Amino acid sequence: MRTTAVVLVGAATLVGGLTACAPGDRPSTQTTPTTTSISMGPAASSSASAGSGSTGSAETPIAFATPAPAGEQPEAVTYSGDLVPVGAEVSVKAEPENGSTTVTLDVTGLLPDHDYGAHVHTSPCGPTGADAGPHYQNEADPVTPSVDPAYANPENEIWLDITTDAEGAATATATVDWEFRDGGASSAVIHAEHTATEAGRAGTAGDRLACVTHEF
Ligand SMILES: [Cu+2]
Repeated sequence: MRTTAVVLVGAATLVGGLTACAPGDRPSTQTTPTTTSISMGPAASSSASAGSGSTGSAETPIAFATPAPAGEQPEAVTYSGDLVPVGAEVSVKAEPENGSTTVTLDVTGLLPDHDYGAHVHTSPCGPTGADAGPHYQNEADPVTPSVDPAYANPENEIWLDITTDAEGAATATATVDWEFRDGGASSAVIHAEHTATEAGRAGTAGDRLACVTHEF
């Protein structure tokens, strides 16, 4: 969009005319083409490099820190420095497309060759692991806690279990055929074990080791 606008402004400048342009969606750019194109240049290039069209993404790795005792929290917090060391990094990305959503979790600096569970949870990270609330579910289980495989499953929730490589890095991707409700999902939590699937334990994955706040 911005790129297009810059091209239009450029064309208008070349023609030197006021009336030549205007087939497009930004007729107001006619007034002061030079100023407009200068001011739009950096914006356009920064949006292009941030870009590739994904919404709600935060691909820059975030280092885990210890949680604050209360109030405002670091974006990524670890509750278990042995298993998710301070300074290990995480990034989370959600890409909605045509009614489905792909979520990617990247971690580095965790224990090597180690199993962790991970899911998208409803609430932002807080001073304790419990603050992230339950798993986000597309179709909410009327029973809480939700341990019924009819609801606690990787089609109705976002499961991002990982096994790290020899360097402690891992990537998990989950694709579901729905999109998040606005404001309904606000974190990803890393757990101590891979996620259970059997009735009565479905969706559980042991202790909450770490959390990254992300508005999906
Ligand atoms: Cu979880």
